[in-house]
Amino acid sequence: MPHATEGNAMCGNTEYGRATFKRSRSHFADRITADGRDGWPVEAGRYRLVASRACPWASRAVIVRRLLGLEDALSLAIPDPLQDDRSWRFTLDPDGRDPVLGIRFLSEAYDAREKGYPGGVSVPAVVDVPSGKLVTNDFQQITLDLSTQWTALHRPGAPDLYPERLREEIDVVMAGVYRDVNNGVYRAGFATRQSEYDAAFRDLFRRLDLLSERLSDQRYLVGDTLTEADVRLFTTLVRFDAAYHGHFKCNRFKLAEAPALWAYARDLYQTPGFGDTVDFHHIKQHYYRVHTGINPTGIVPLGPDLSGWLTPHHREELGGRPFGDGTPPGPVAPAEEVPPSGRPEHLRLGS
Ligand SMILES: N[C@@H](CCC(=O)N[C@@H](CS)C(=O)NCC(=O)O)C(=O)O
Repeated sequence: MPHATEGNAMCGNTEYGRATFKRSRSHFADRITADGRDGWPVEAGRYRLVASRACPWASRAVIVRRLLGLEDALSLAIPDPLQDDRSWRFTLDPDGRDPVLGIRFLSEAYDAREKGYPGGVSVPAVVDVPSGKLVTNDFQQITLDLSTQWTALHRPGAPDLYPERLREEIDVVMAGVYRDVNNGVYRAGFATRQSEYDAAFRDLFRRLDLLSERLSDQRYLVGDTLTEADVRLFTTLVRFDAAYHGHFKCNRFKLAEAPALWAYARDLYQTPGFGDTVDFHHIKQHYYRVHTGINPTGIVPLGPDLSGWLTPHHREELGGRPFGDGTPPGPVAPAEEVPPSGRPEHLRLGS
C-alpha cells in the first residue's frame, strides 16, 4: 500500500528549499515476499531493479543483489546519472528506452502504479515487468527483503547479510549510520542555515570517529563477517572524497586521511561485489551537475586522485571471514561491467 510522505527533500535538484532538510519517507512500500502477502511474490525474472550507480541508496541494492547472486533472477536497469526535470531517464540505452520495460522515464512506471502520484520519482525502484508498475521504492526495506525473502533464488555460497542472531546489533549500528552518516552528509550538504550545517557536520564526524574506533580492531561492523551494515556504510564512504568532502562541505577530514576507515573502505572496495559495482564517473557527474542549488556552475572537479582505492589495506590481519561459511560472488557479467570511465585506474587527473 502507498504510504504517506514526510517532508519534501530528496537528493535531486528540485526538492530542497529553504526548509530544514528532511528526507521524505518512501511512498511505495509494498514488499516482494516469499509468501506474496502484498500481492508481489518472489519470482525469478518478474521484476526489474532500477538503480542509479550515482545514488548511495540505490547502490546498496546493486551490491546486495550481486553478493547474493540474484543477477539472473532480478534484472538491472541503470539510468543516466543526470536527471532532467522529469527525473531519471534511460538515455544510456539504445533509443533512450529501457530495453526490458520499454519506457523512457522511470516516472512512467510510477504513473502506471498511481496516476498523478504527487511525490518524487526516486531510485532504487523495483518494477513489475509484466504490468510495468512500480512495486516499491522503499530503499530501507528492499535490500533486507533481498536477503530474507529471496533466499530460494540466492546463489550457492551466498552470505547471510542479515543473520537473525545479530539483527538487533545490526539494526542499532545501521540506525546511527543512517542518521549521522548516510543521511548526515545530505543534511550538511543541503543545509540552508549555518546552524543546521554545523549540527549535521558535528554529528557526522562524531559518528565517523566512533566508527573508526570500532573498526580499528575488528574487520567488519558487526560480527566477523560482512553484513548489511557494512554495505550501508560503504555506499557513503565510497562517495566521501569524490563528492561529499567538497560538494557537501563535509571536510573535517578526507576519508583517505582517516586510517581505519580508509583501510576498511578499501578492503570492501576490493571485495567482489562492492568495488565492481562502483562508477566514480556517474557519482561525480550526478552530484556536481544535478545539484545546481549548491554548485550553480555545474563544474565537475577533476580530483581527487582515486588510485588509492586499489592499494593494499592489510585488513585481513584482523581476521574475519568476509563471506562466513559461503564464498565470494563470481565475476561481473559483461553486460553489467562498470565502464572504464568509472574505474579509478582509468580516471585521470588533468595534466
Ligand atoms: N526514496 C528515497 C531515497 C532514495 C533517494 O533519495 N534517491 C535519490 C537519488 S540519490 C532520488 O532518486 N531522488 C529523486 C531525484 O533526484 O529525482 C526517499 O524517499 O528519500
